[in-house]
Amino acid sequence: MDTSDKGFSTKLIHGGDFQDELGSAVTPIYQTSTFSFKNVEHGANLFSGEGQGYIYTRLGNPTIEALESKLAQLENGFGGIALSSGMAAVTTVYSAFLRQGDHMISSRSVYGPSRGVMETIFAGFGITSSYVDTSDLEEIKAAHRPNSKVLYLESPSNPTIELVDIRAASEWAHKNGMIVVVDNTFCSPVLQKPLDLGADVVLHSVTKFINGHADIVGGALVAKREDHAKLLKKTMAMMGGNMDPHQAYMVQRGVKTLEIRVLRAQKNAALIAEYLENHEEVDWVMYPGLASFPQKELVQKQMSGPGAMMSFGLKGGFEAGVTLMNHVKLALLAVSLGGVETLIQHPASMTHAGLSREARTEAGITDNLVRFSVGIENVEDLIDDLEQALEKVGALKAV
Ligand code: LCS
Repeated sequence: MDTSDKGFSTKLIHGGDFQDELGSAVTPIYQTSTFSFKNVEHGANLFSGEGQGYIYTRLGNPTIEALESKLAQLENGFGGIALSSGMAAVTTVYSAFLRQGDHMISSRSVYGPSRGVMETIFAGFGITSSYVDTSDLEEIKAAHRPNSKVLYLESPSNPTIELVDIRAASEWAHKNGMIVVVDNTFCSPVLQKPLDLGADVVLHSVTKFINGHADIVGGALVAKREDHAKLLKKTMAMMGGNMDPHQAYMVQRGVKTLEIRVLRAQKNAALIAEYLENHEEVDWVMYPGLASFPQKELVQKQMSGPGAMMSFGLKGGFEAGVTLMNHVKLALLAVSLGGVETLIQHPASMTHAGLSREARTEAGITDNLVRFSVGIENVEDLIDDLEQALEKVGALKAV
């Protein structure tokens, strides 16, 4: 259904639904790899692009297209593309917009593998990249070279919760002939719409808030312009990063509750951030909803709420982080984020343990940083869990 003139909640429920002859209330799973043609002429017509229909699931499938259409409507974009993972979305964007000799500007605190794949695989194809503090437009400008083609942003960033002024950065980038891509995973379209702020392409790890139930891995791209949407779709189809029909069905089911999940998790997060900020074992809390948040004017300008992701620093440093991880009982000690269940992780001892301290510091990851993805449990239970684990952290000093 086309819900472009409807409200966001209506788009979530009905946007893009595939209407079949049986009147199914939910888009069915077309779990098929291929579609038969009525005759040779029909096949030729579809292959030429003149006829409407399906050929092969990597190129298009009704279940996947229903999700793609919904995501495009949610992000106010022209075309949506569903992919097998967030990283498939990242590599599809890089492959579509960058060629040998081109340069990309990105954030020093971008999701690690988004930088890693560029600096290994794409660097091998002759593409260069710079990683700067994108919260400062002057740093972005200073990184510009005559061959800069893509500005790749993440706001808020993972896990440092740094924001980029998407409108200002997009205006500058467009004047310099660059394409602007924004990874909107941390906000979801409930809280931020990068295309409305001037970006060209929005990217999601659908694994996170959009699906929201920690049961699939997926990615998505939404382009504002028709030519970009076509180029991205063609690149995805050639490279083979398509989503699977069953995966698309799961996301369709999960995304319907996106708004109520995000708003509820955000409510919990605001209370937890305040609790942490007042805790004697906690040195600092980085949460866009706090009065102490350094970029709070930007939150007001481009986000409709502070979200459910935060990071905080423990006064006791690395050891305190390890102790907290080993004593939480309700929060799951796990990577990923944006699910209904609360997840906690300590990058210095877990995900980033393999990096040198210098490399971690460059990415803004201090030894005491804890990342917290707040879920939709009862907030009192989450605070009780943190309280008992932080008591163990406090006991370290007595030893
Ligand atoms: N972009 C962001 C901001 C992410 O956080 C992730 C994954 C990706 C892209 C890649 O998406 P994927 O291929 O995993 O669907 N973030 C993860 C994290 O913080 N912990 O585990 C994965």
